[in-house]
Amino acid sequence: MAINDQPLIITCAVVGAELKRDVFPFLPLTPEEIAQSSIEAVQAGASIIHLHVRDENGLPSQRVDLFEKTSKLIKKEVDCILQFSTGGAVGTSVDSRCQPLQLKPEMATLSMGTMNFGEEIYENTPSIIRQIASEMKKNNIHAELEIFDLSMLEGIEFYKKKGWIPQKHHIDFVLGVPGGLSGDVKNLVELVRRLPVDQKWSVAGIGRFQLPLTYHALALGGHIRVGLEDNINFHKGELAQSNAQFVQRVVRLANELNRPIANASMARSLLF
Ligand code: KMH
Ligand code: ZN
Repeated sequence: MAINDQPLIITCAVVGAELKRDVFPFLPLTPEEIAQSSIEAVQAGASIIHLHVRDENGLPSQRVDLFEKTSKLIKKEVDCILQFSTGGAVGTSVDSRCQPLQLKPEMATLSMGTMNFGEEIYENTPSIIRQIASEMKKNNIHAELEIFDLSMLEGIEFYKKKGWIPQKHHIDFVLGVPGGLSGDVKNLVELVRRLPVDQKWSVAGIGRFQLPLTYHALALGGHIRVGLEDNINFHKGELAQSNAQFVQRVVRLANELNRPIANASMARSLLF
């Protein structure tokens, strides 16, 4: 199979931690709303749901009960890989970030370095990375390494040599966060060029970078993350209607490029 015929794994990041209803009025916030939006995204073609949850006030939370309720509602309706966020929101303590891992989701994220995140600092010191990675190992959770900058990609070898992160992992390039590497397609090409052969990867383009990076990932044989966490505009100046709308667009583009869409079981056999 040529690399760019590989089944495409679509991840949908349905809510994130930063976005608020005053910016995006239809943002799903309750477990029921987040589950419904996730279910629609899976029905549209997503096989991984990147999950954050919100509390009763709509604020980002790492509470176990909220992750449990939302997960159950999703799993009752569709088969997908649930990927819990361990990033939480900027400033969340490492203990809170690890809390939902006790539910043993199939996947969880592991951000690979500290960075400016807009006006704030997203803290991922080596000790934070080690603690989250060790909780994931304890619970037998497949890691998706979140790479926001080239230095984070270079750091992977060091962490692997020390035995602090699993040898086998998925890589997600998150490009376009103010403070991280931009979503210029040349950056994606360089990041991919540096990967070991056979390393599976996806890209999440923030804001206006989402669509051009989608095109390039399709052509390069990578996988794609879309969703409201990363981008709220379907076109310039036009708010999206839903998470599913983003997934549907990726499916249409993939069809044009002869990339079949991976369902959850195909995604499991490609990744795990
Ligand atoms: N909310 C960001 C500060 C992740 O989910 O792993 C971190 C984030 C990464 O969203
Ligand atoms: Zn996230």
